[in-house]
Amino acid sequence: MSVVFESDLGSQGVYTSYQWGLAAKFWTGGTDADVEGNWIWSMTGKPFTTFESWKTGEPNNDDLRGKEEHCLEFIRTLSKPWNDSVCNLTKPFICEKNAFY
Ligand SMILES: [Ca+2]
Ligand SMILES: [Ca+2]
Repeated sequence: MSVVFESDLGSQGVYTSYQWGLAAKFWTGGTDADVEGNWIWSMTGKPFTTFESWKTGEPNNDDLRGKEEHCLEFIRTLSKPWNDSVCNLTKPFICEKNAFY
């Protein structure tokens, strides 16, 4: 299961995971590959309605080299960490699981 960020709390949780060796950039489960500009979570098919955290100027659907961008990348070092990126790039990814406290 790819990760779904449904709240700022979930986003903050990823920041704190850095101490365990998380990569600077990685894939999440968001995409607008089906309909340009219509962002959904690929696992659920649900749109981004409750929480979004795009980097300034993003999503721009342009890698500045002529390719469109349809997959949601998380850039851990930014306070607004979301960027659309080219889907066939190789990046690490994180997964979501239930936790008990
Ligand atoms: Ca796009
Ligand atoms: Ca982009």
